Amino acid sequence: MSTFKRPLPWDRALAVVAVASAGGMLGFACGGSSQSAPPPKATVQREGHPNGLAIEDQSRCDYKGRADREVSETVGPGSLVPNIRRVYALLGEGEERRRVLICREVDTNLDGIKDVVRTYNERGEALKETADSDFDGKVDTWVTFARGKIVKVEVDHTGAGKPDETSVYMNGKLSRVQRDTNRDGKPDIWEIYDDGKLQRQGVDIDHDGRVDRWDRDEIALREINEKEKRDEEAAEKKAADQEKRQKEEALDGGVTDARVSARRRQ
Ligand SMILES: [Ca+2]
Ligand SMILES: [Ca+2]
Ligand SMILES: [Ca+2]
Repeated sequence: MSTFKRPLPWDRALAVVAVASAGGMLGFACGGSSQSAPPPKATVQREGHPNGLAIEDQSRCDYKGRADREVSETVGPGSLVPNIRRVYALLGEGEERRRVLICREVDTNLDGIKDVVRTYNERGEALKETADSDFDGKVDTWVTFARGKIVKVEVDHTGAGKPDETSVYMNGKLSRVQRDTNRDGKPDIWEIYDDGKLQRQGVDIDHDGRVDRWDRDEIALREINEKEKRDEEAAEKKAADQEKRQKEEALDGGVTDARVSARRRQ
């Protein structure tokens, strides 16, 4: 683990750039993503910067110029340079002094720009997460937590800079979704979930803010299809179980005899 105090030597960072340019080595996948990494912009930015950190990685953790913060930079899976930053608050005095993680940000696509940032309270529970999931430099996903559990996810699908879809969670399970499909800033599709399963969907067709149609039929159809699929799977499993049992019974013949003779011996 490399830290702020023991950074990646910047000459190694340069070597990384050289290797990458020569062999196209930076085209590795990141965290299972099939997206190939863009040119090594961040490593180029490191040039002339002795502490090994990118000059500007668009950090959204609050630590710069603060004496009550400690920063750790680590190298995540698939990365050759530090792409995960943890910011700790230094709390208490003397022997009571401790450090608490309050912010963590990651460059997930390894382009040198941090694209996911999560904040925590002093008890270590997640508070908020924001993400630029399409890496266009603009935040498009906002996640809110309560007592460390996810309660709301807001997504901007259109690049408007504000969410057009809001998902609400209860006890960690999806409960409601509302979407603004015509981009007028007002929701026109509502989905109600029970135990994480879609129950009904309401549509505001004339965009007056009120539901005109509850699509129960569509949901009923989906449920029928799901049930058919489940029944099919159950039948397949039953057939497989029966086959297995028959095989076991054939093998079991000898075992049963052995048990009987054991009992007779008692
Ligand atoms: Ca990034
Ligand atoms: Ca974005
Ligand atoms: Ca709308």
